[in-house]
Amino acid sequence: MRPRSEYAEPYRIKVVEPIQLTTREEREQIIAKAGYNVFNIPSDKVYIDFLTDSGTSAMSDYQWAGLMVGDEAYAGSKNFHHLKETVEEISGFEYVLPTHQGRAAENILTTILVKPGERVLGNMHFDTTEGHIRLKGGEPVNLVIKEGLETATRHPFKGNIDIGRLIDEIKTYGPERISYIDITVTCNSNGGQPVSMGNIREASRIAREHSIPVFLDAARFAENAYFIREREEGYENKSIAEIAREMFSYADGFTMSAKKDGLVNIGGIFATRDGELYKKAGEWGIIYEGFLTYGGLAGRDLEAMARGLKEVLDEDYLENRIGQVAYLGDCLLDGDIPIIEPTGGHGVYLDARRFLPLIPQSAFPAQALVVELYVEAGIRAVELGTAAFGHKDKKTGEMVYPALELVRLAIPRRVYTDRHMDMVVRALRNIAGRKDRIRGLKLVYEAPVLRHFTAVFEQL
Ligand code: P71
Repeated sequence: MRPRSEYAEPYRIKVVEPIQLTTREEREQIIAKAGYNVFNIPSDKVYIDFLTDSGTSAMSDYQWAGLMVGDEAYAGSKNFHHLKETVEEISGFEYVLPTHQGRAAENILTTILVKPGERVLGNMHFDTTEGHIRLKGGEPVNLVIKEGLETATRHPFKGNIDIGRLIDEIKTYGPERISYIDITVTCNSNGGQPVSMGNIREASRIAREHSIPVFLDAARFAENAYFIREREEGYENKSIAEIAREMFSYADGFTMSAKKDGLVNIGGIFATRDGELYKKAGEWGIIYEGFLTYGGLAGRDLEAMARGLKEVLDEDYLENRIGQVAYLGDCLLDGDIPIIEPTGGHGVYLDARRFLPLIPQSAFPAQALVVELYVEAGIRAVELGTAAFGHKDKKTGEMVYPALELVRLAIPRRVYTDRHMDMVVRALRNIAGRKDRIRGLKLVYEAPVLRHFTAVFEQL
């Protein structure tokens, strides 16, 4: 990475959206009223919103201009053709089906490929993919390398599939019981960690030997390509576009939430090189999403997506984007704030167990830190710990706690400046200074599934 001193945003700001910092007293009332759950806070009461990097990007002037040339024809919109040509140029896949967002593309893919009792192998399936695989009676299997699950181990490609375990799975269950292999780039579930080209190539070679299809979950494909250029031998002088094209060359198709590296606020894609598969996908797409050339989106959305997919390959943009994430991570490390290392592509993950060692897991340390961040400076982060993943054992009724208590600071693309990052660092340093006085939480309401979205807490 270039030294920090040479680095500034490769854009200037033409339109601004005012945000307002509330007072600490107001925030204390707001968070109490929200049941200590930041999903219940109105977004205009949030100063810096790190809930997700999904659908929260700032579009460029060129994308906004594209909205005005939206062709809203039900069939054959010119914007669809622009999107199709763009996807083909970037990925090499000829058959393109727009969808309203990423999970819709996953729904179509799993509907056509997964039969009850089959397994879908991957590095780490994202939650929505896992949900769709299970809904079709399949079993999602995560085969990420062991370093990928260790918070303090530095490894350049913590999103890699463990090739030995991949081979074992195929041997144990037989290729006919494996629906497909899904490689998530970057790997969201362990911190936006990249997958190396060598790993994608090898997984694909093994899959092809056994006639198992390979798909990429390409939500953050450009960020993954950037890491390959920075970290993998032989790629230092290749363009991001060339690297992306090679990544896709090892797959039969991809699903994508364009709300990330598509730089749009809504949209998704299913694409493949297989005409037969596309035909089947289209049949389901029409029922679930809409006609083949709009897939649940307006023509203008398709145009913004086509333009965003090209912009995201810009090297200066990516350097700035990944550089900003790394900057936040480095500043936090300087202040002895424990985070997952190295930082990934789309955010920084705080290790709440190391940050708040006095709060036991039964008192939700990561959620307590989320609450403190909001009260301290109006920053909204998301809990990935006991609230999200803790559950009662079905037989014994005992609580089963997750291995990690994380707080994700997901950074929207092209939205916040480094001064916002500095403020986040100051807030976390202030919290660290009074961490012995931070209270844990007690759960007073939980839904039977995905409880963290609607949970209600009280402070202990
Ligand atoms: C993120 C999201 C958005 C999200 C989704 C569900 C619950 C909470 C937050 C979405 C992804 C993703 C990957 C790798 C597919 C989807 C679904 N991520 N694959 O990280 O990261 O895409 O939201 O467009 O349906 O906050 P979709």
